[in-house]
Amino acid sequence: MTRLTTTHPVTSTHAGPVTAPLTFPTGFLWGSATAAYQIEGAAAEGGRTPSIWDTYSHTPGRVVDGDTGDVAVDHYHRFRDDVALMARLGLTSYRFSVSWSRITPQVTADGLGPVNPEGLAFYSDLVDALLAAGITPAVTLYHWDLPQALEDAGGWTSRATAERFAEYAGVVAAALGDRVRLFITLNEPWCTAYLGYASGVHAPGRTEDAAALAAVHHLNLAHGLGAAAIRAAVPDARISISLNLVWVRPETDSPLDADAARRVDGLQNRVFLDPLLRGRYPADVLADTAGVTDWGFVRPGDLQLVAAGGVDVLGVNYYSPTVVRHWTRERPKEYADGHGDGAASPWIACEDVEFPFRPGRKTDMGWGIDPRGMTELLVRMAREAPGLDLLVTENGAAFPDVVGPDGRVADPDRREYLRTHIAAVHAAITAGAPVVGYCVWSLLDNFEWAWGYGKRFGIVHVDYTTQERTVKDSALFYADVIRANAVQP
Ligand code: NCW
Repeated sequence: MTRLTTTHPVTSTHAGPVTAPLTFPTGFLWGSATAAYQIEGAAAEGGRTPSIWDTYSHTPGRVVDGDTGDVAVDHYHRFRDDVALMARLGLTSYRFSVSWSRITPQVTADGLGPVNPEGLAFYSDLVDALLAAGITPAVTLYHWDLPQALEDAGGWTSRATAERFAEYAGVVAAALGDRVRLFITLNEPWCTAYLGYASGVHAPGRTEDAAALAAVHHLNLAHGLGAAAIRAAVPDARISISLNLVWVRPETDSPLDADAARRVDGLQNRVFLDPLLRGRYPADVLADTAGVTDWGFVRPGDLQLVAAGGVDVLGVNYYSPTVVRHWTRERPKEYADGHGDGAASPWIACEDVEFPFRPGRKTDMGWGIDPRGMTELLVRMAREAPGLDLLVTENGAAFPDVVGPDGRVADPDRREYLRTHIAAVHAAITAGAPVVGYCVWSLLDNFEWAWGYGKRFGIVHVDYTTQERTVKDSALFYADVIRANAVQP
């Protein structure tokens, strides 16, 4: 089975102490991740109808510089070249998402409508190209691009959306399940619920706390119903969900700061984990949010169904740590998470919680850098969900990269970010966490949601005028890691 090399100094006769590489288990998956709306473009081709992100990005003032995903990085037309690029880098896995609006363009709250063969064919061809290149596909069914017709009928505040999602998941699984083993139901439901319905900085742009909590529940329900539909279509499928779990730390050990951390942990982590792993909502979250909603949208049996749908591989998306502090009203609130400035907050029932500005290096998103959070989260999940495989479905960093005069993209900050975070994954494995793989976010620079094309997460640079791809230094570094199945500590 798995053999790990842990860090130990090796003495060289020439160059002083050398540190042994951190070797990963045999068969560890090395991937990259993308999402349909962020890369595909071809928004009106192949029978696709609008999603909430088409509507949102075309609404003036919503996205920086009025950017949209209409063309994005044209992956829809260039997917074969992009797969060749992945093969060149030696990726062994690729996580992509399916655009629901391509699969059932006429979906309404009442029914899926006809399945669009052209939509399915695109993803089927992509899967074939990946397999021919020796790359294992992992399919995300929902990465934030809800068909607009479903939003018009209430979106994730409505139970019908969860029911239609399950039917759609079953259709995709039936079409791809002969070649795809791993299906990820939802990406970061925290973002869908709170950024979409509470703070409104993501589509559909609503700012109603009660709606956001209804969305939380219907997303959890969608996972449970979707898992059952996928298992019915593909009995040996492995089911996953990607959660943007947060390593939340109180600024001090005061009881008030500890309580702030408990609240944030509840709404960010446990409100998704507990239904999945324990078939219930955390009592403290229900109590904290009692002034917002009575959770009457939870029907008898829902939570048992979510837990029974289950999860075989927990997807962990980790980017940055979160430090919280009790807010005393003696000073303006600090929002180091970037959700301040008088805008609606995604943090429901957290009026007395603030996110203090922290010293230290940050990515271009303003997100702090601390790989310890990766280790802490993976070890916590191994403890709380024994026996469950863990997969890092996203990790990466945005930096303002440029192609230099020599044609190279030197991105030492991203390279160092990846090195330290991959080493942090190794530390978690050494501590006993069953991590089966790691996906860099992202393969290509792309449409970074409300930030438009201004934030570059790719390990491959994209010139948005010519669509030319240039492998960044970090990608070459990642290719070395994959080849060695090891990283330097
Ligand atoms: S915005 C976001 N991302 C980025 C996005 O490109 C990708 O589609 C997502 O899966 C990169 O990875 C995810 N996540 C939202 C994080 C919320 C940040 C809130 C800060 C709170 C401390």
